[in-house]
Amino acid sequence: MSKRVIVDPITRIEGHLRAEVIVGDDGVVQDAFISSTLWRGLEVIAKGRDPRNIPLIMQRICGVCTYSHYLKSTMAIENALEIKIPYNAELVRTLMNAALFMHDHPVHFYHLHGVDWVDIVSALSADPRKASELAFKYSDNPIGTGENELKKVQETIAKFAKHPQGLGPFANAYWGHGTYKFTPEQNLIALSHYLKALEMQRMVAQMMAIFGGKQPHPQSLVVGGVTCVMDILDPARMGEYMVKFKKMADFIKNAYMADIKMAAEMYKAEPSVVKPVGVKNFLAQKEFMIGRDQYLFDGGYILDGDISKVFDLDEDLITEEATHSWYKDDGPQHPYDGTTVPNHTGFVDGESIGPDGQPIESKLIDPEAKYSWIKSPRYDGKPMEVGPLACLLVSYARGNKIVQDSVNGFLKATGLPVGALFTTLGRTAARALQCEIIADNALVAFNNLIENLKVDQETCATYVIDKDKEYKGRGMGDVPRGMLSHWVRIKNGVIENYQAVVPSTWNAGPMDAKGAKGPYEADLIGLKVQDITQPLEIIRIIHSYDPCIACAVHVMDTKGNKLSEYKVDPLYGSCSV
Ligand code: NFE
Ligand code: MG
Repeated sequence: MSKRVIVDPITRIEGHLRAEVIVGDDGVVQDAFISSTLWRGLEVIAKGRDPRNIPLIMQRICGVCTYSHYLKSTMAIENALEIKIPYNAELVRTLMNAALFMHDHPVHFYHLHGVDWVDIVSALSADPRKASELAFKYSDNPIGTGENELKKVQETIAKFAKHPQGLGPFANAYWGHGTYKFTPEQNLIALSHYLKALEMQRMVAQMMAIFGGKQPHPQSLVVGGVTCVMDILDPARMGEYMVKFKKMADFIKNAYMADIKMAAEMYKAEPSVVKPVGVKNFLAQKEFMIGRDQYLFDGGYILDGDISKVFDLDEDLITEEATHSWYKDDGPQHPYDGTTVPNHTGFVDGESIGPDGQPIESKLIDPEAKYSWIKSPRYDGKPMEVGPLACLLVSYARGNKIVQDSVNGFLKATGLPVGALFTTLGRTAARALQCEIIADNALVAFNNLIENLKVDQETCATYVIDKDKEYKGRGMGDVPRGMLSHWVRIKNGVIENYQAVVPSTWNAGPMDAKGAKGPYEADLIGLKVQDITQPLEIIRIIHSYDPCIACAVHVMDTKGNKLSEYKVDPLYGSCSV
């Protein structure tokens, strides 16, 4: 008899996400449902406000890709008002974007997704000397893998293990699970990089703050350009950016990429990560302007996994629908006319499998009803995967030389066939390759900025908002989790309508009216789970998308009740409930 298995909350993601699957006696997932259980409503907040303030509000959609929303919201207003921003501003925005990607992808791989690949407990039994030698197999200049460094890593984790609260950040995981494939030495190498990545992410956050003023939620973008004039004219600030960039680029190459190659070698026969993706349509938008009309990544889409054909995007064909989402107005809407009217109907009573494998009473998703705060975006009526894998596939299909060399080089080094790209392993590798391409090329924008400043110091365009005119515009691009678009209508000088169609919405959305599944749900179907009380395979697939549910749903309980009260001590800035 089939059983309902609920994974809720899925941790090591941003936001609130639930996976509910129906598993047969053979352990194979027969059906899958993804639900976001928290609504935010930022698009509603935008209405009636001054367009110049909107980007600062919209960046609060998320605390992870805060810059993504800030940038695309600013671009949407600029597009509506037909503002052409100065070249210097474009280039500074690219440098901030590089800081975002070089922060976001390594943090995802090590601190969110890494424990799906790396068995921390196994690392304790590794031989540090052997591990130190092994690191040279994956990089000529390995980082954090000297014998003594690795011994210290083991001591640190062993101390955690003796702590009364168990393994601290590594507690309550599925250590020893049969689908972990690294040897103890490989686990130790990756664990050392996990700890190192904590330091690196702090440094790369500072890199964003050089031009952004702070991170998260940088402050230096305005409609028309940027305000960080003093920073780009100060050689010391520019030099600081470059030094930090190069250190991070080194980590990306010699730790992150090295570990991805190690994962490709060890996991290439693990069925749960080389199972073909469920949605084979991929959508991306051009991104990363490094020089005049020069972008690192291309836009377009491919269908049915066929990279021999690539199509141009027609923005009119983007819709969002709410057949299974907790909103009114079920039918497909173009984002310029999209509505966001909450209509929460909750779950139904039923039975699922508890942590000990026994049935327990539960609230369950009704597949016939609404079951998520995430809408279902569609392109020409079709579900699409977005993200680094889509970005690389579209650029590859466009003949983008940089991307082709990167992908072909990876396939050659790992001995993987092209088909391996269309898997969980491929998705995780594509994120690292995208990050490496940025690390290899974004300083072109830096050099172009230095050159341009010699002849032009313009950083912001002027404009007027005519209260008697109506405007509409959009800001689009590829952010760390995929294609992001913000859509705005302005009337009487204020926001008339605002919609954000976000990467995690494309990937995590529920079924549409035709019953077509989005990428998360489709990927889970057919997955064999070794032990339904330890659903690591499910989590690994979901994590490979780098879910950001704050973004996808864009605070309150559903009855509007106060959840908690905070007192801030002005002397210490501390916070207590
Ligand atoms: Ni909140 Fe985001 C990115 C955006 S999300 S992380 O990248 O936009 O799906
Ligand atoms: Mg939205």
